[in-house]
Amino acid sequence: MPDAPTIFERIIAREIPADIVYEDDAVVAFRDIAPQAPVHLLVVPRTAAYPDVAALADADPALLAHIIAVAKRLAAEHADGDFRLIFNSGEGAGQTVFHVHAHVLAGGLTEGTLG
Ligand code: IU
Repeated sequence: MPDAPTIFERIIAREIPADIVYEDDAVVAFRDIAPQAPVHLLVVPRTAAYPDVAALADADPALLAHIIAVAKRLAAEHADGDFRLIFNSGEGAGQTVFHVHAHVLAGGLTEGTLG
C-alpha cells in the first residue's frame, strides 16, 4: 500500500491552503508556516518520489539544480538576493516532512547561525 500523502502533496494538490509564491511544471514554492528568518520559503518538487535531497541528487540532479535556480530567483524577488539554502536530510537532522524540500532563508539573516 502506498504511503499516505505528506502535507506537501496536499498543499501542492491545493487540498490545504498555503501562501504559494511561485510555481512551474516541476516545483511549487510557499512560505514556511513557522518562519526562521524574515523570508523563509520552501521549494518543493511536485513529484513525491524523493523523500530527501540525497535520494533526489542520486536520481535527478537536474531537478535539484532547478530547485537551486528557483531559490536564487525567489531570494532576489523577496530579499536582496543573498540566501541560505538548507535541506534537512533524515530524522536525525531535523527532517519532519519526507518529501524533499529546500528551505530558502533570506532577508536579514543573523550572522553565524545555520538556521
Ligand atoms: P523539515 O526540514 O522537514 O523539518 O521542514 C519542514 C518544514 O515544513 C518546517 O519548517 C515547517 O514549519 C514547515 N511546514 C509548513 O510550512 N507547513 C505545514 O503545514 C507544515 C510544516 I505540517
